Amino acid sequence: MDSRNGSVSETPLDAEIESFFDSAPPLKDSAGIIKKLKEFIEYNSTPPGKGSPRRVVCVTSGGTTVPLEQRCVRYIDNFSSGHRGATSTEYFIKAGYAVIFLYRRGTFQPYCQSLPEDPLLECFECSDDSTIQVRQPHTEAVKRAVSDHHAAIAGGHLLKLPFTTIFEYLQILQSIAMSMKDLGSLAVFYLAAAVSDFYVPWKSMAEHKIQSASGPLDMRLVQVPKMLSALKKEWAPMAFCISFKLETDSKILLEKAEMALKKYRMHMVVANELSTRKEEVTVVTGNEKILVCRDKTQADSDVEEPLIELIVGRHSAYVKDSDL
Ligand code: PAZ
Repeated sequence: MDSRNGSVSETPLDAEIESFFDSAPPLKDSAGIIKKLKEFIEYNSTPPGKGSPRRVVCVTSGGTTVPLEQRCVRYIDNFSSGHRGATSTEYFIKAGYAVIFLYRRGTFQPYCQSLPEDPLLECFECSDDSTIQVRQPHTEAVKRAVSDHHAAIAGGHLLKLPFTTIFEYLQILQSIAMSMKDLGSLAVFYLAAAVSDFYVPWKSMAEHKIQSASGPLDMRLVQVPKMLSALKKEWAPMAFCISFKLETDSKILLEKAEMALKKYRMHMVVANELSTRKEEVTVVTGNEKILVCRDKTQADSDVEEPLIELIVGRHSAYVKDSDL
């Protein structure tokens, strides 16, 4: 019996996964998150009027942290900016998908790419009568960002859920996947987040700030259980699943991507190398390796546009096959 969702599972979560969730600190507002998910999925499954159910994609974005203390002062982090996830979200919505955007707090957000990053306040000025105005040359970019973002939220096509730690990320991902289970083949997972491979189990973590007076720090990190197996086998077995593989050594990249494809039974693995990730990726499937590149003749092009186009095509074929 899987007590978290109250259902009997045929293949019980393996012991490592179970122990990860059992020992994780409780997720804040778990009931609120599950309620938001339920409403979002229900709304997109039976859209107003006679519209057909929307496809729903969970886009994960940004990196997870690994806290070193329960009352966390220090943590291990990684480089991910969330650019891939935020940009892909915009293209999925444009293609007619509803997006659950599971993102690291403080990373890139959909529709904000043309805004100055640092500082955002550069965009605004206060006039004499205390109204806030957008400064030139940012007027058009702010107008477009605000209207596209608000339209996606108001139209019920974008649900944003933030995480910081590896614990929050995996707990929310599990809730999302279980909520999407009944969507069958209409569900997609696009797992672009950079997820920590190692963590300090909550129970063996120091409660208070680690003191330097005790000398060199000797700390044991254990492997984060591979949740992709549980996602594919139990949480949402009919979903179309795309995972990402990042390496800095291009010699091992494709081999590692192929291994992940087979081991976790993904439909696609997007392989990218750190230094060229914004220029090109290779999509690995059961029998192909497809190089997807940014259109270098266009200054503002990105690799996500052709990538999402390819994924939408493959997902459509998958939905059609599943209907037969
Ligand atoms: O977030 P970002 O745009 O800076 O980078 C995207 C990415 C490299 C994190 C993503 O494409 C990716 O490969 N994610 C999985 C990383 C991994 O192998 O854990």
